[in-house]
Amino acid sequence: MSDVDKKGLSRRGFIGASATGAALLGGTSGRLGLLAGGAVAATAAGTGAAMAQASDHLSPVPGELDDYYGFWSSGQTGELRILGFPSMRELMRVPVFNRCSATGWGQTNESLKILTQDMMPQTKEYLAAQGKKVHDNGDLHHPHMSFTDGTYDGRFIFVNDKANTRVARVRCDVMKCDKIVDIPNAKAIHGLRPQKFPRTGYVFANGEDETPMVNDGSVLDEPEKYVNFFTALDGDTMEIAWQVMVSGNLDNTDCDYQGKYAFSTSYNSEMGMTLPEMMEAERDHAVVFNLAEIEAGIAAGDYIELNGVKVIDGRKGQNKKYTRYIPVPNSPHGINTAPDMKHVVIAGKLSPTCTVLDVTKLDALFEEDADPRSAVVAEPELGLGPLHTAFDGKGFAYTTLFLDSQIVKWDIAKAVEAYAGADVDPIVSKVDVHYQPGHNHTTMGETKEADGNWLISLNKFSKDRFINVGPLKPENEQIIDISTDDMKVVHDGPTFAEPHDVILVRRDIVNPVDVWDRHDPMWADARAQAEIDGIDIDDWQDTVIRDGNKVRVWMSSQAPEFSLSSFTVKEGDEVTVYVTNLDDIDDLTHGFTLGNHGVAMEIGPQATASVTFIAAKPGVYWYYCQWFCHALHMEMRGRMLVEPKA
Ligand code: RUQ
Ligand code: CUA
Repeated sequence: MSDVDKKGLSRRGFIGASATGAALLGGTSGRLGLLAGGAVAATAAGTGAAMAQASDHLSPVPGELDDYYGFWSSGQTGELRILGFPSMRELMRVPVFNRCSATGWGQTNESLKILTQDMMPQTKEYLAAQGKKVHDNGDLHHPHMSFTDGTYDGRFIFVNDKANTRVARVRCDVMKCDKIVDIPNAKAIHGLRPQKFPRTGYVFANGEDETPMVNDGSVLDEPEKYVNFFTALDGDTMEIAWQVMVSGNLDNTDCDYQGKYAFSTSYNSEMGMTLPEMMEAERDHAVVFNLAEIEAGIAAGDYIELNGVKVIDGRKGQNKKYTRYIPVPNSPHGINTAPDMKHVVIAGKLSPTCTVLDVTKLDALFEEDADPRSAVVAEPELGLGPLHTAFDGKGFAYTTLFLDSQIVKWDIAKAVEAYAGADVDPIVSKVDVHYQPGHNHTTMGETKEADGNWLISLNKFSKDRFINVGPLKPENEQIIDISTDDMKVVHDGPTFAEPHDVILVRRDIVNPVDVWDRHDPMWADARAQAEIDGIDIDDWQDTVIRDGNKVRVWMSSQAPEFSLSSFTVKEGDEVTVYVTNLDDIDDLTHGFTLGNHGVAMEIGPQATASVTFIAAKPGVYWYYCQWFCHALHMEMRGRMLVEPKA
């Protein structure tokens, strides 16, 4: 199975670290942790001995690899981050909804194509009205890997954008985004999950904010006419498969391990517009989506077409077989399916409880006159502000308590027994986290291969945990050792806005390449243009082609030189520079930055990248490579000569 040999690695790590760190074993926990490889360890009352034991589980010694890939969201920063886990070393940032100065994401022709090709015409129009081609921001909450047969398969990471209602995909072979899709009809895509079985398959995406069904200004302040949409995309094509119109604001979503149902938490069943209105009802819902019935409904033509999407009506009270609304306490938030492939935990947020569903009872829920709560098998009281739940694969659940600033470990089976009347307490233990945890996650915890090694808590506030950096503070992420019965916080780490969520994936599952394939679809347009221009893009020839006032400059890079040390264009020309990186060595990335033109791009080994700009003013402009590639990296430069208009 895995190449994760936790004890073996950590033992080696500990011995390695202790060679230099022996003198500090009795010292402060922070220093010991740092010597163990950059992880600043801290427990509430860490004696030297306790810390030595905790650090025993933390890698790494320098040069040693992590056991897990951590794929982190970045919230309103809009990118995906990759960290080595458990060392928490940040390895990579993958721009998705943000602009990136280092890679040229949002500026190169290749990235602009991805950012715009699945944009709705309406989006293009209102961006154009603001003189823009693309959105500059995004709000990426939920990264999830594609599944095959109930566990991660290493193909893709799917992510949401709450700010601009989009879903995107990152290819795990090259760790670059290859699809960004506008979701029609829905507003504010929040919860997102890939189908677990038989494979992904569908990517489920929740629309959080309700708007008029046809949102063209003909209906405005008439909230009773507002609706919400649940969207299923096809994870292979990233086309929208169907939508379901629902009542209430969809928050988080997950699905079963059987491939039959998806479910979403839904707050504001009142469809209120103000805070008091939204809080009025004592109960909100978990909405259950019956995938086979929805597919049958689409096939039978029981849909309306809205903005090119087939939309099924699954609103409450329709009583069709597409959806069921399970009453749960007010304003539920997280919804997480346990690796036992049976239980689903819904966090109460405003209620101190979690509601547990049994997926084997969902078929019966869809029978006529079924009790809408018939699939509920437990509702343990856990503490204040439960938001999200993680699992260890051993029957325990770990729920974040936002208001209590704690994580509670509880026994799912005992919670079920207690609900049935037994006198048992499902709570095993609680641990303080600092402070106000939102998401948490366990290693492989959202798959059937949950291994119970580690838990991470993503805390919204750091307050006094770090030296002060001004009014805007970092957040704080804490690693908790759950390999024994009690929970021990073994690492504190600050982080910038705002990693909502993370997944921790065993490293043998993720296998990116070192060097691009020359035939990668990423630069298919450049390849097509090369053909038109009569250039063999693989057997490099430098060429400058003039086509009216459009100029195409073709060149290559090989450390430490661009093949063209200068090229000449005319004032007002629209210039496209294509660079192919002929280096095929691991880690030999070049760049192309054109001075005073706001132009920069990354060109990975064997990649082609291109950028288009207007040569607006006559003069001499230097371009240079901005990725340190060689001892003569500073010398890797050339000139663009812009002649005045005749
Ligand atoms: S949500 S803090 Cu955007 Cu994942 Cu719960
Ligand atoms: Cu090429 Cu720096």
